[in-house]
Amino acid sequence: GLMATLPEARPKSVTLPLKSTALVCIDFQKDFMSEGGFGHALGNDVTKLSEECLPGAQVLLAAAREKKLLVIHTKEAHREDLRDCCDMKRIGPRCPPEGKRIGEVLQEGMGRLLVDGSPGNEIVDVVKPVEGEVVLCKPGKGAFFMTGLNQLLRERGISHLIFCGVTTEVCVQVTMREANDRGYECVLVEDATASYIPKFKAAVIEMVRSQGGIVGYTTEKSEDVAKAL
Ligand code: TIU
Repeated sequence: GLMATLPEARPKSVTLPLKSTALVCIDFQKDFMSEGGFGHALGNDVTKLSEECLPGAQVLLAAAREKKLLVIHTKEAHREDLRDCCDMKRIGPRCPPEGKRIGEVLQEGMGRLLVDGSPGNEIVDVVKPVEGEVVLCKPGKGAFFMTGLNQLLRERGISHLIFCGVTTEVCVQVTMREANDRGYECVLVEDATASYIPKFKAAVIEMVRSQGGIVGYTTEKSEDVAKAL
């Protein structure tokens, strides 16, 4: 059909117009999901993210591809010369110690942390982009900061965004908030997003759907979204 209704969404049911809906996959990169990446360098246990969100994300991607939705993959990725990485983010007082910083090599085979073109900066295989999908490098947490995302969505007539990705409370949440401010209706799919810190994922879900849906909708299961599309 032309519309997909998600009766299970919270705080209420939502209807997505398929022609103007895009799937946004946030930062499913080895830098966040694999040992030796940036998430690991920050001191996180990265081993649990994949099983929590990748099966759901695969279901969403398959459905979006079948229904020919616009699919956007973001990557937190800096230029090789790090011109787009401010000192605060790279060497500031809250940054990891030397050897674990952006642009440095933590583990052989992963390349430079959070640098575009490094093996560790690539999207994990099971949700990797295919021909025709948009891959958007971003220097910040939010996908609208210093990117052409808003213009791209406007040119393609997109009004509704389905979100999945990592991590829920950092890049996913800020991007949803940025999108909400720009007038896009947003739906966060709970089983296709994950955090290193489970209570933060739970808190984001609660925050999004509180106050009547202050920054959008949440829906629990990727399978429900796939069936509705
Ligand atoms: N640290 C953390 O949870 N996340 C990030 O640094 N980036 C993203 O969420 N992609």
